Amino acid sequence: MHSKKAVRLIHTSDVHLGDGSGHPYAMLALKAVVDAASRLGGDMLLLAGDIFDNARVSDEMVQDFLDELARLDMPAVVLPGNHDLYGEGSIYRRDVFHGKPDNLRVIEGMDGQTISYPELNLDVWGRAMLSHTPEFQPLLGMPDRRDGHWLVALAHGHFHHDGDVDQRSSPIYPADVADATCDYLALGHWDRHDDVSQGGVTAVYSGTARGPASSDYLGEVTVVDLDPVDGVSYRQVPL
Ligand SMILES: [Mn+2]
Repeated sequence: MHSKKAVRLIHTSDVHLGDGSGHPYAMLALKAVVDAASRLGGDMLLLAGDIFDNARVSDEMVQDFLDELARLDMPAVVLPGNHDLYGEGSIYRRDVFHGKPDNLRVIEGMDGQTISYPELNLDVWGRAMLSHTPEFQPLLGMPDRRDGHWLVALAHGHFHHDGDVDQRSSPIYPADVADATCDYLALGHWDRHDDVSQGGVTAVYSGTARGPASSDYLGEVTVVDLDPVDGVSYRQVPL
């Protein structure tokens, strides 16, 4: 019989490495996230998509990313987003990625994939995005939570607030969140923080680690505490 442990997650998304014109400070922001993850006592770093801006980024920039992640003293999980899809020609399939540090895992399963961390009694689930379409359902196929384990899900997509009428790609509806089996849903796609929790499921857009475009401000990260007694809570921390 397992019993849950207290786990602290550091959640970021939408760093957009390689978008030199709009976000020249993306790599600086990534470094700040890595530094903050350790300083804030994180047990795991979650990267919820659009970490890279496009599939044309140089191998050197990918290597810089891998070198940054290798500095972490904790596991990290990255979910491909619509700017860094997991299809043919994906950044995550490049040769340079074969040299990734052991602490870094990529969600690759197009029908969903669970990565288990027995030392944390934690399962991490996500669906790799191959194409950003209205048909793609980021939460489809989320497994049941295992007894005595936390289940954390990553998803990259557009949350439909009540009253939204247009059909968007990679939609996430309120009922999808309310019905989700996870303890925490780490969202990406929007560059602003938002809490879209539904029912008993805490669901948060982290906002980005970058400041506004063309500024040299840094943004924020979401610090999530999974506590066996107090449940799930989070706070936004400026970088
Ligand atoms: Mn996106």
